[in-house]
Amino acid sequence: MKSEQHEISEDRGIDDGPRAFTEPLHVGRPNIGDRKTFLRFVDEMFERDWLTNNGPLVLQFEQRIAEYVGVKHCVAMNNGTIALEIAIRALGLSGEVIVPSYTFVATAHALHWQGITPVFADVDPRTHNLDPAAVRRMITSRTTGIIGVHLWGRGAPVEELASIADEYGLQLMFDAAHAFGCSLNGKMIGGFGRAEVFSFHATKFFNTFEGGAVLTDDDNLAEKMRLMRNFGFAGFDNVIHPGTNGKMIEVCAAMGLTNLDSIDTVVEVNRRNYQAYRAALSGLPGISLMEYDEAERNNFQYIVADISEECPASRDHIVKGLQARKVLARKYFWPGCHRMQPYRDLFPNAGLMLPQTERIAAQVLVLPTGTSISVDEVTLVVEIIRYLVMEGAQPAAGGL
Ligand code: T4K
Repeated sequence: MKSEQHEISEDRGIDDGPRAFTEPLHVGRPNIGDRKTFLRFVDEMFERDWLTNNGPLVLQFEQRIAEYVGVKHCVAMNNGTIALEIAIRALGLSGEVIVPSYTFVATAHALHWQGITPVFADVDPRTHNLDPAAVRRMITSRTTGIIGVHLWGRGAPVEELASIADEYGLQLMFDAAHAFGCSLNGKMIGGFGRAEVFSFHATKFFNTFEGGAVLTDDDNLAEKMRLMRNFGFAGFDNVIHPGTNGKMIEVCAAMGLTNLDSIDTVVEVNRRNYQAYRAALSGLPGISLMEYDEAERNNFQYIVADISEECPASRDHIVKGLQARKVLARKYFWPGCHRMQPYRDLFPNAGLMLPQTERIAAQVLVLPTGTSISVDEVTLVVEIIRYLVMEGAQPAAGGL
């Protein structure tokens, strides 16, 4: 596993503040396991001349993921978005489906793409996950399901959502794109609701280049999704179901099998960086770091800071100042799906029902972590933040 050490520029260049990094620090730099192991898998793949279509590496990958999560079926796909679309279709969702607006836009697009209306419910300001009371308010006669998102890898309120789903006869599934390797109440995420969807995109702490999977304990649902991801084929020339091409390819499974071996190391580095950020940011006015419940399993892949109104510098000022020094901090998931197209035009007043979403989207700052970031770099990133905040506290602050 590669660990980069970014250099700090000698040239301050921007103003009198801390120096800039010479190379960008990214949120979402890939964590890549042992290259020799990966190349061995790829060599074997070439020997077999079998590149895709349920190859042996994909089968092995599915088995290992299912075992890791403790769920009966893992149906591997080519990315998390297609996995969401297939799960949504396999569950027969239609009409309206309730989702958070405070999520990556793929959650909403996977519905809209299939002619289903995403109805945005507000989130709990403490957890950034769906607020069950807000979900209740959005139910209509057209509602067929709820998609909870375990944002930042922290479990959504699965019990409350399940009881709402039962009460109204709705399907419940989860977008678990952030939550591979995480638990809720001691149970691994991946096993809640009718189905859960993971993303293994390059920017996720565990990646297969591109990739995703649906996990479920339901035999029939798994069988249906296996057909759907392969054009509905049940053997040569025998199409028995509508379908698309959602197959994971062998080289992606090779990457997944390789990276599974180093997953604990990656989590350890993420945890170390999280604790370093925590210590360095403490005491800065109006800045709080989102907490992970130490009683649960966490992947610590997102460093999420809340820049409240008490902070002398605004979130956007801090992002600009960091980016000017090559720290490519992000405003995930600003401005909220309801303010992105096509939803902004379709539901121009959605924001009225989403006060927490709007506030959180305006305040969240996501900072770089992962195996390419060292503790010294965390310290310097926070030094820049401290400078920007304290500069904001001066009566005649100028520059970035
Ligand atoms: N549901 C949720 C809740 C999700 O968060 C996501 C994906 C999905 C569903 C859909 O799953 P997929 O269909 O993607 O499997 C990124 C990812 O593209 C996206 O996968 C992810 N969520 C989302 C949270 O983040 P961006 O727009 O931030 O990506 P981008 O291209 O700006 O990359 C981030 C940084 O990483 C950049 O500074 C560059 C760096 N990077 C990126 C890649 C791809 C690298 O250094 N190397 C790389 O190979 O969306």
